[in-house]
Amino acid sequence: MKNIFSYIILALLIVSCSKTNGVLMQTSSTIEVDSDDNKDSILVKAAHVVPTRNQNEALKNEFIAFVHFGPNTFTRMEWGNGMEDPKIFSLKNLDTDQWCKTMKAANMKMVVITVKHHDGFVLWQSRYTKHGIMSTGFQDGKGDVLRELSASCQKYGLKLGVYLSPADLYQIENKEGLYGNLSEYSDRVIPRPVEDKPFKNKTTFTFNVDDYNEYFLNQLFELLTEYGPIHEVWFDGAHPKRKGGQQYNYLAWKALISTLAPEAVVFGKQDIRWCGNEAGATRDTEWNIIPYQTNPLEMNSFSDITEEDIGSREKLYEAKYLHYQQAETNTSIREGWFYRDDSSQKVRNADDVFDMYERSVGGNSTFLLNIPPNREGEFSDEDVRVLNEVGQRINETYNTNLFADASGCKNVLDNNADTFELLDSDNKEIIIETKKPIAINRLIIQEPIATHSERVEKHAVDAWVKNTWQQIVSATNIGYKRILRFPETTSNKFRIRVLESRLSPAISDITAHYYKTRPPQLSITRNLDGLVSIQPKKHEFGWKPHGEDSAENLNTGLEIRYTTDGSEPTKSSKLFNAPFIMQYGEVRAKAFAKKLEGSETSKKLGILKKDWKVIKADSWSSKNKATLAIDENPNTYWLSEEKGRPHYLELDLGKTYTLKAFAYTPQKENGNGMIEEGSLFLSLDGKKWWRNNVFKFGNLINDPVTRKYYFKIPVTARYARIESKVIAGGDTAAAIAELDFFE
Ligand code: FUL
Repeated sequence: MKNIFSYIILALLIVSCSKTNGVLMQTSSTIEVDSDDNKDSILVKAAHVVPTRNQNEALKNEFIAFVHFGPNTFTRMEWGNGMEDPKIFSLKNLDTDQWCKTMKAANMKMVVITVKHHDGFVLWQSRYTKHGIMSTGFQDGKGDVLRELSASCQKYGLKLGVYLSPADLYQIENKEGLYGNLSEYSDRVIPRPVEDKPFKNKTTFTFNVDDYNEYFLNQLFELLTEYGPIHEVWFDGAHPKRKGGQQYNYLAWKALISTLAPEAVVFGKQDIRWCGNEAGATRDTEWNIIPYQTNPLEMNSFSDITEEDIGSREKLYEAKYLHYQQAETNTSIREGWFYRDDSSQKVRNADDVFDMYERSVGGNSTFLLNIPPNREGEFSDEDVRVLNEVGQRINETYNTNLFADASGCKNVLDNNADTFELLDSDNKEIIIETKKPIAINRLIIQEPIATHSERVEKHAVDAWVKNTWQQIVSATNIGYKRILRFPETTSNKFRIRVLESRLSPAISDITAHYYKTRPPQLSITRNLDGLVSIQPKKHEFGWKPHGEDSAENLNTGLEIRYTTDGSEPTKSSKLFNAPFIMQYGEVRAKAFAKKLEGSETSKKLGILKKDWKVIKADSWSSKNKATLAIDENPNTYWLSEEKGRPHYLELDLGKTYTLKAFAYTPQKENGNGMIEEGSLFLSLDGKKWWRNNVFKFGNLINDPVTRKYYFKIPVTARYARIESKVIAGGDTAAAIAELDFFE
């Protein structure tokens, strides 16, 4: 777009766009913005940024699995330290068929496994380290988790991806470690030959790199040539520790990946970005055309994109490059990425997972759900039950298209992503009529992103009810897929209106569905006086509720039943009709309606805090008083001042208890003050203290959920003092949203 003539040609093309197929210039996954581009021409360019073939295929996977497995599975830690004895990984059995069968039933299309997490332990038979499965007793040191998973993937028709952590604590901590060892950069041949262990694949590369990058490239070579086709390489950005100014030569890694795994997308780099949280939260508007200041195809490192507005027009106007980069919405089915136990580690229920599925897949992203195998090498029963239920709901809801016999616009009703309806200024709507009235509460709309990018910025849907159009739902962008959720509506005529767009938008598919509303998910709360309430859960996530009140939709007959003796709630358990007093123990509850039952919610109650007192705290900031750490409200928190160390809080629990564990809930307002490491002191009289335990909670900033610490043996005490040692992210003030103790 270098001169005035280009603008004139562009203007003519826009005017005649409806006569063309809406494509005005060469499409590409990255388009440079020129210095003489203006707002209009930038939008034209944005409307021609399309996914690469691999990105498009990755979007079509929609729902994929994550597997976190390694020494942490056995130590119950979220982050290891790299100094673990490999024998700690004392795996006896492994059933990757069971993993894949479960994933398949859930409708997942790929699995990404942590072949190396931050601790540096490898799950495959690498030639380049002994810190891994080869030094464990698993199959006499001959076992290979990746090999077994790859075979199961073939058997069940799943794609395979590998998570290879750039952070490597083993290579940092051990004497001969390569990470940050200040080695010289020189030309290295990849793979480095190893005696008696030749590679079948004879490709070689020469890269100018240091020791750690060579190690990393050698391992990538093994992973990408010896385990069948790899469809995703996942590079995590987290670093529990760094050393020696170690840099990563990503451009060399990329050259190797694109040669050896031509079908793979790379996470954390140019192809796929992190969604910005680990809780499964989604943006209302998830743009995949992302503005960059330098060419993403030449970048060595990528920053996290965490803000809410990532690709509005205003953002694009500031860009030097417009780049297609989709997000993976990631979270774990359990509290934490690694398996800890089946008794205290909560598992998300099917409502929660199905809700995330609809928001993420139906919000222009891919849903990446982690299921951590247990120490028996299999997925625990509860996780399997939830995934089966989710798969069943997906099939039941989305395998039936209620527009199957509808008429109106052939190109959007033919279920073919290659055909589309081009909308322009004379035609901004699509009307669909069904033979008979249908009841629906979900609509799927898709744009032909591979040829026309994502162009819709705002749209709405109406239904013809009582002889007039009534708007039933509206939303912003569409992109790969938008799932619209709205209260049940019955009609035989629906209208889709595009309200704002970049250039002439195209729609490739519209389908209609009915989700059979289940009794609602519940939430259990207790106030300071010990009164327990059970109510339909308000979604914690930052998504816009879709106007559906599932409790109300079910009208009459909704009952909440609960137990306090540890047994599973059934239709004949106690009916919840008013708050009840409970000192401690476990409440398990379920909602029942007509023939349907909701998913179970349970809560282990800590010691009642009614008689607790704060004795002292080293400091607090004006609105964040110390008492807020024990007010049973996780949304308020104690925040110390920045100066002075250690920060501490001293409590009187009111009487002597035999304590088994404590729980720390970090504040979620911002990433500040999260206590990553600290000590817990206990006392019988508030004078003589003994240090009960030193605790360490990894990954708090990205995953700020309640962390529980179990004491090695139960301890009798009345006074407790929690002291901070390390605050996550190098912060200086400490914060506590809630502290709990368990008998
Ligand atoms: C994070 C890591 O630190 C976690 O342990 C986990 O692997 C998650 C997916 O990414 O950054």
